Amino acid sequence: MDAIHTTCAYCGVGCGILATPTGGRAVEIKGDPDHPANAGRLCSKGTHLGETVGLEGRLLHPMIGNRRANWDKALDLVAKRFRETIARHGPDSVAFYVSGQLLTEDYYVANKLMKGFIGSANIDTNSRLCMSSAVAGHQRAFGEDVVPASYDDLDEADLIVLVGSNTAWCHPIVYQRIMAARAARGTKLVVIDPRRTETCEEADLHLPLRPGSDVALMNGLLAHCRREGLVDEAYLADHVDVPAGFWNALHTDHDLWSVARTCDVPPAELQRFYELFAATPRTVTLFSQGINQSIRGTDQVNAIINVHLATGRIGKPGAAPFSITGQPNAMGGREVGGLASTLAAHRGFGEQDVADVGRFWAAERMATRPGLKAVDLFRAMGEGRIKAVWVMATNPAVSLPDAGRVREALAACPFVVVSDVIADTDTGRFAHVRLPAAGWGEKDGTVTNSDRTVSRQRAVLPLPGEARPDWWIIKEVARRMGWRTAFGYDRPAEIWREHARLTAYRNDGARLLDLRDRAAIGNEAYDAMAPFQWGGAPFADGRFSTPDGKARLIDLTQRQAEDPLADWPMTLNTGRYRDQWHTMTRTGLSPRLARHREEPLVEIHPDDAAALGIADGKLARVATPQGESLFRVAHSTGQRRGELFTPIHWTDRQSTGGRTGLLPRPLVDPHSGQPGFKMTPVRIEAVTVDWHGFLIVHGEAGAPDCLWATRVTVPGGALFELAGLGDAAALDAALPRGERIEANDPARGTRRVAVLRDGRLVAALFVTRTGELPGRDWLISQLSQPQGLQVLAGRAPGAQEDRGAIVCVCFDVGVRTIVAAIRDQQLADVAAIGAALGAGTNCGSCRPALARLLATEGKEAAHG
Ligand SMILES: Nc1nc2c(c(=O)[nH]1)N[C@H]1C(S)=C(S)[C@@H](COP(=O)(O)OP(=O)(O)OC[C@H]3O[C@@H](n4cnc5c(=O)[nH]c(N)nc54)[C@H](O)[C@@H]3O)O[C@H]1N2
Ligand SMILES: Nc1nc2c(c(=O)[nH]1)N[C@H]1C(S)=C(S)[C@@H](COP(=O)(O)OP(=O)(O)OC[C@H]3O[C@@H](n4cnc5c(=O)[nH]c(N)nc54)[C@H](O)[C@@H]3O)O[C@H]1N2
Ligand code: SF4
Ligand SMILES: [Mo]
Repeated sequence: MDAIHTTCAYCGVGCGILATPTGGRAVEIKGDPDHPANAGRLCSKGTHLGETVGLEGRLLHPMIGNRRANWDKALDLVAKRFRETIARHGPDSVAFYVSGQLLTEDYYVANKLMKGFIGSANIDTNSRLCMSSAVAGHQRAFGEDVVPASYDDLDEADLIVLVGSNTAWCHPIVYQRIMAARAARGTKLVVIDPRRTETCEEADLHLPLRPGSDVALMNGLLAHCRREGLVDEAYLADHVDVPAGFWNALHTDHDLWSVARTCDVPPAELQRFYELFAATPRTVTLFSQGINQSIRGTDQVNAIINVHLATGRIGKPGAAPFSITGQPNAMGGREVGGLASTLAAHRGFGEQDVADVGRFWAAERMATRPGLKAVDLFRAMGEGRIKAVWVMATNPAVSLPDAGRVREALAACPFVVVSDVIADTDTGRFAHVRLPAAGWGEKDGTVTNSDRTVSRQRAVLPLPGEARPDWWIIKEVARRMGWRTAFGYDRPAEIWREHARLTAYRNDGARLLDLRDRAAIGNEAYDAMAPFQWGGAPFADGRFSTPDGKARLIDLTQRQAEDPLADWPMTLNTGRYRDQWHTMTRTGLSPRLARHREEPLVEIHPDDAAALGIADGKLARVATPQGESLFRVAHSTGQRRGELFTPIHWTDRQSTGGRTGLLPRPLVDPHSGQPGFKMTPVRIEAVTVDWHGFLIVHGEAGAPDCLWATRVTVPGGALFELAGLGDAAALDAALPRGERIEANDPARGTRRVAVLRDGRLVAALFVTRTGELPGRDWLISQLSQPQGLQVLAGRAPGAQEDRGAIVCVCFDVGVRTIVAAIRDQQLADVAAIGAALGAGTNCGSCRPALARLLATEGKEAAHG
């Protein structure tokens, strides 16, 4: 069968994929060489997409409570409960909570139903948690939510500044593109991030600033540009509105020394950045969650845009502020108005916009004002004001701040509907009705990536079980609520055409988002639609989407009230791992992706750890006013003192600990409503356990009941890393049935159990009180293999190489193997490692890690 052109399921880079079904549920994945976003490259997550399209864990039938129901029953029930709730309590008593992982067509229908027919704007999206500060910043500065950059700008820039972005892990193909530009034309790279991430590995300069001090840093830069005469006065005069007193306010307190103190970076380093920026007109400043996810996120966005506007570095090749988006269709959602604070087609809630959209939709009941934003929406639910909610393609019981509170709200809500591809999610556990959605590889529609490129996602596999596309599910409910004509869609192409027409409707050039050229395409042309970018090169003519055509500088010099951190001596920063996606419902299915980071770690500076008696590799309790969770400790000199970092991925389904979602406080930015996920007052303390161990099980298995149990997907089954208090004997309850062979050594406090069925290994449990355990790899490879007593040795007869943590997941190369090769073969660069071991030569996601190993090994060689 021919390869199908489609788009990656994960990040906002929006890579093109060639997917070839090879029988059953198997799909061969390759990068699409013709796609403008990736030109054939894929990162580790994209490369291993094929491992996540199986049916394991899928929700395949509508469920009412824990009972399977047919579609008619489930849809009727959803329509009836929403209708009744609205009739009794009004339209604002119901809500949808949707996601940047819906396709544009799904999103359009959901938004139309809520805002045009139910008559409330209580539809918000997880994009609120993701880039709503960028949206608000764009609207304030440009008058429209337009990202004024393209990936091509990265090829043409002379300086790229990455602010609050771990690009090497979160947007790996953009990172590879930056590396290629660097190799080709010597592009300079600066990273501004409190942590030393792998993104910093290749940078010319890393500024590990104090969290939350980005406004000061950018204001200082702007003051520097002004002092050096680098402000583009002509550009400002023609194209930008500058508030009165702007420059005077800026010059107070923004000398180099004051800013260096505020940001806690060495003045000389700060000056290096300022001079480099000043000297380089072709600058792209790329930013993501370190900027957006702050209670000052919108100001932080505008601080960056201010600098670009004032120096005229916008609307020109290689010069732009670039908000890079997280989810595959974060941008599409913005285009159709998925946020409670926007309408559709980049419209707001002004009288004219409401009237236009209402007329276009022939709306029965138009929402006339913004709805509740995510955090407020769930707070309202907790207070009993939202009485029916429909959650689609997001997992708020994990991903919203203060997730414990969110769970209480969901538990108290009289009617909860969840559309998901996975049967058992932390949010799904609260649902009265669960609806099986089509997943990646089965869906059909469009997505828009970070640089406004719209691509088709195409179905590669048949719909499994009774799964249905999200747009179909939503329109079926809408029809059952009584709006049969307005929701008479039979295929995504019809929805696309309506959406495209709406962007053109009464748009006399006031809004850049205008898809009129695509509004009349036929079904076949839609099916064949090649990737295209809307908006071209925005603002190239210096005209912005404001009424007077001018952009706005925003005065950001107001002092912020201090954050009271009293009893909470440290701050918690949260974010992502390279090979996991959000709440792991899909990447968690891939054994290869599990290898990069098998457990949720809390990273802490060794000095802090020493002061608190917290040992590397042991467990610690991380506590905030909202909640607490256990993590395994990793000492890291890449952390600033006083700051902790934990990953967002682990949920109830994988782990008893590592529950980052419970920790952040629900404080939000006043303009955007985006939560400040990157800074939460926190405490950490060591946890002593009596024993630790691991359990390897063939097939599916529940987690053993103990203090620490983290599930890792392995080929053929699962590995649980374990730790606990008291007697470990209770673990036996987690062992499957079969013939048990055991070896106990009470003196050393070790216990080894193997369970065989028909002579083949189905489980192995190793527990120790003294700390020595064999490597897991060999035992995992023995699952379902014939075994004898020797399996209790935990390793193959003869010497067994311990490869250490896996760095390259494509070729399964461990850190020890790499370090040994660097030393023994005197490998000098990443290419040499690739030639020797293969590592880094496929998807390339591990190249920054290889560079780091080379750097540290080189240092050690120099010292030794
Ligand atoms: N592997 C992987 N990739 C992903 C995702 C995933 O789950 N896994 N998710 C996707 C999504 S939805 C998103 S939104 C993106 C997110 O992509 P990123 O924004 O790159 O990822 P994060 O790890 O959330 O945070 C980025 C960095 O912000 C830094 N930071 C924290 N506080 C501050 C601050 O005050 N100032 C500055 N300058 N920096 C700060 C953090 O230390 C962190 O390194 O990733 C996308 N790509
Ligand atoms: N502490 C902290 N919290 C954070 C962040 C942080 O940096 N720190 N980042 C925030 C950000 S930027 C984001 S984007 C969010 C992400 O948080 P979530 O959106 O909650 O995370 P996902 O795991 O991506 O959830 C997507 C869900 O949709 C399901 N799904 C996948 N495809 C489909 C589909 O086609 N249809 C349907 N109906 N369901 C589908 C998946 O199985 C999964 O359950 O987390 C936010 N939370
Ligand atoms: S960078 Fe990786 S995760 Fe993001 S779209 Fe491309 S292949 Fe997918
Ligand atoms: Mo995101």
